[in-house]
Amino acid sequence: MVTIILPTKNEESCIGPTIKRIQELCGHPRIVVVDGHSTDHTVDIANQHGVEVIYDHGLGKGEALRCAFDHVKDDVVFLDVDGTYPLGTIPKIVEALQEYDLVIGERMKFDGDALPRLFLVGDAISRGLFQLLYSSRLDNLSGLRGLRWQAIEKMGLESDDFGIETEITAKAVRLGLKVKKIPITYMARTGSSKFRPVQDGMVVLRAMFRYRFKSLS
Ligand SMILES: Nc1nc2c(ncn2[C@@H]2O[C@H](COP(=O)(O)OP(=O)(O)O)[C@@H](O)[C@H]2O)c(=O)[nH]1
Ligand SMILES: [Mg+2]
Repeated sequence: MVTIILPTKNEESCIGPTIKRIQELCGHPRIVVVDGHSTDHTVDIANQHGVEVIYDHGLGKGEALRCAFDHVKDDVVFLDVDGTYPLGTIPKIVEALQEYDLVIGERMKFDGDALPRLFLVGDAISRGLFQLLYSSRLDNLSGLRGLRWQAIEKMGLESDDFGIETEITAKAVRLGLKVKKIPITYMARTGSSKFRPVQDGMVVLRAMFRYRFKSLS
């Protein structure tokens, strides 16, 4: 079985359609919304759709995902609830998890104004640096992924913040896990981003170096 994890912080415009579409595409899988104490109607809408809702402890997306992983103790697919990722890719990720430890929705194309120029430059720098440090061409920032429970256990994840995707990608490479990339197109966001370019850019940079040199036991 694979559980779908949806991290949310004020995503009331996307949560309903996202759940509905995943239910149609995947035949009503277990869906867990991990919410960061949204102040809008995100949680009400999730409840109306009959999915599980749990809460993080207010430390960030990384901590939210780690809470959810620990709660479900299952193979997972997780994604941003902001309309940026093609939901039709989820069944392909679920299938690939039968063979691979980590499946990354690799952002190959960016729709029109999906990302402002500054973010596109930051993204390219991030991928280039990841390749330089880890000798692997992987989208370390993609927020659409599949991850096996066995791999989660091996990784001992610790990021609370937006470093979590980089930590997962880095540890998959360092631990020699089986990684598959599925090409996707990244679309424009609905609602507002919680990623602060400078502050969270530094978080990603720190994670990139930290997990390159940290000893993994
Ligand atoms: N539970 C929880 N979810 C969060 C938190 N911060 C961001 N998210 C969610 O994580 C996903 C990624 O955040 P987003 O703002 O899209 O970041 P971006 O894709 O880098 O712009 C979205 O679905 C957010 O609602 C948080 O602190 N807690
Ligand atoms: Mg996003």
